[in-house]
Amino acid sequence: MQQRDWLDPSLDISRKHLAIRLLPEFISSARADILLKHLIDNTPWQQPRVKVYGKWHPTPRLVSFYADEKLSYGYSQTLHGALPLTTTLFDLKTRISQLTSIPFNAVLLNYYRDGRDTMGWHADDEKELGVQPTIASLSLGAARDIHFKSRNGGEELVKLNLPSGSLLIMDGDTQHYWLHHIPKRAKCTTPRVNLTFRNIGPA
Ligand SMILES: O=C(O)CCC(=O)C(=O)O
Ligand SMILES: [Mn+2]
Repeated sequence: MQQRDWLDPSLDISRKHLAIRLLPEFISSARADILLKHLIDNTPWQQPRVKVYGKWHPTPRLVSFYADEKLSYGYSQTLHGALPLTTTLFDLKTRISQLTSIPFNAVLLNYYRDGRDTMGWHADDEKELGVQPTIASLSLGAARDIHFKSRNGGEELVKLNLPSGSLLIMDGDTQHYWLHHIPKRAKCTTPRVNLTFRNIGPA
């Protein structure tokens, strides 16, 4: 039977224009541990450089990007560097697509080696993700926090902890009105891998 419990209103922690739901145990912690190790050991991790205030820095985490082969052929300009989905990623994508009814066709992997690795404030608002993109974000390993802040400069900071095996679903106007980031955690000494499933259309 199709799992639909993400529609359970108790999982809905939304605010104005912030449409988010957290499924704390989307996969069991035992399975999450196995997946974490498998992905750390078998992913061709990259550390691209990013320009911040005119200076180039290595991205403060490792990344890898996979997409359906059809998509890579069709939109190779957008998906420069996308790898074909592995069986493991394809199976996860299929399960998460069934749950959300979103035909995800790409997944970005982020590898936070320890609490010094981080992701800065941003929104997943690239044109090719569409106007109200649904992003499904699976967390494995060390539980890290995600913070949301309104783009309109409101005071409110929404803070969530993302345990291993949890699935965070962001949709609606979230990317349009809010930014999110993964802050540093000096005390965290263990790794985390996060997978964000996306549906990429033409730019
Ligand atoms: O690591 C996370 O939980 C967030 C990842 C993220 O925001 C992204 O890949 O765009
Ligand atoms: Mn993001």
